Amino acid sequence: MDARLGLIAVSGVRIYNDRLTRVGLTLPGFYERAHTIASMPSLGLLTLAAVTPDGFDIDYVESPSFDAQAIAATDYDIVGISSFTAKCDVMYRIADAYRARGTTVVLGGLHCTLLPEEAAEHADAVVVGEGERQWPRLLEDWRQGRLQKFYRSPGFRDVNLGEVPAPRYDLLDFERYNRIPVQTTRGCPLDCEFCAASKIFGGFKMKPVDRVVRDIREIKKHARHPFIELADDNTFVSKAWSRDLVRAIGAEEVHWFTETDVSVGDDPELMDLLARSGCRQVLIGFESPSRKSLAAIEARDWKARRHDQYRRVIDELQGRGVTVNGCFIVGLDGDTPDIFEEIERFVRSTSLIEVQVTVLTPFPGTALYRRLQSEGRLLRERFWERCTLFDVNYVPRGMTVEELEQGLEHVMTSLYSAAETRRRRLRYVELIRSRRKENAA
Ligand code: B12
Repeated sequence: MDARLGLIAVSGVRIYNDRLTRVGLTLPGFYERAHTIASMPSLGLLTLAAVTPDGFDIDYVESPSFDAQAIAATDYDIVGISSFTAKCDVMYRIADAYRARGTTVVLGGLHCTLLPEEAAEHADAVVVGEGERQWPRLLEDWRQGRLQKFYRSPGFRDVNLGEVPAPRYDLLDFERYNRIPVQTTRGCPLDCEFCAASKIFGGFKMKPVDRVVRDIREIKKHARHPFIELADDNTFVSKAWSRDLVRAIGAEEVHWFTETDVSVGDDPELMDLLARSGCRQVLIGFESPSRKSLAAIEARDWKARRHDQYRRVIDELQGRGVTVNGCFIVGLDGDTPDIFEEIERFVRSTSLIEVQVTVLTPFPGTALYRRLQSEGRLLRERFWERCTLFDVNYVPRGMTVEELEQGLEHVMTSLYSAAETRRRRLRYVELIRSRRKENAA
């Protein structure tokens, strides 16, 4: 008989800053994005399902909270659980409950890769790093009764994205999701001090374009007009590959969203292709409108050197009909209380249609965490559940904790208000109209 395998994604986030939670619920711009974010499946687990050997009967489940009854109602022989840092304690509670019932528990994902020893206290085995090659090995060991405590991916070259089968999208109930993730690249060549992903896995790699097309076609078997969110850190690093990718996605007639850096604006052909490919939005980590604040975040000063291109790139993309979601981080070491107004001024003086403002977050295991710890600036010893991007966990350099919290609330209230959201949309429509007129002339 097949072994029963439960793949459990611990989803959702709870913000601890009560005032922000209260205002957030009433802000249209913020609420819409939060709603979109709340409903995406875990690509990591669907990928593991695809490399699971025969002989396992797989269930994919999302669990935003600990639910003792739901756990009691299952009959899994083994579970694999994944979570980001903010929900790791929920993951540990779920793990402990399964272990108490005699179910074998395996933990993996970014947080466990950052803190494997911590995860090991709640698991029979922990996978450190990418899972594609370790997971089948682990399951074989489990079947043979020789499960080890740690399975460590030997390095970023171990997994060739061209060899990984399509994620098991068939395990999903497509009615539940408004976006489906597809991965086209893994990692990022930039070296941002706060990054809790790329630097952890180490490196940057691309999936062959025909494999991306295969994944999208897999999704289309279940949804006629899917909205695809690329689960990449930085998609358009290689411009030649990106042009091929965007042409291929365009031929699939889907709508899609991705994240990248400002260098997308270096390539007019790529931007033209994006506009014709169904790409609805590109999220760009501008991080700050202040050159001074950008100065220390990236080891090679890459973002600071690109600062004067921000406005042009926003206009060029949006003028072509690809909206830009501009992301800003507050609380950087170069920030003083003026930064909040500077962000508002920047947003109002560009055609930017969507904005995301979050607070600098020292995720465990990052260079930022180590530096703030050595400078004695962390507010609490263990604050993982507050790694939400909206809670302050450290003493900022150029202002007090209260000033940072109030400034974040102020900037969110002003930029996500109904009037401001409407104004940004209207300005975007005007931009498109004027570009059409220019092109027709
Ligand atoms: C897509 C994405 C999302 C999606 C989908 C999340 C989901 N349910 O999976 C949405 C938009 C919902 C989202 C939300 C958030 N996200 Co997000 N997101 C990403 C992004 C861009 C890609 C993740 C992904 O799908 N990767 C592709 C898969 C294949 O890789 P993977 O998940 O790492 O899985 C591999 C291994 O880790 C391992 N593995 C994973 N799980 C398991 C489990 C077991 C048992 C085993 C054996 C192995 C294993 O095997 C997999 C194959 O190699 C990452 C950036 C990144 N590079 O990870 C940020 C990232 C994960 N997000 C982040 C954050 C902070 C958030 C939010 C808290 C933001 C917010 N305030 O809203 C929320 C948290 C919501 C939640 N609790 O799920 C941070 C997390 C940092 C951290 N240490 O926690 C990241 C790293 C971004 C960053 N650079 O800071 N996110």
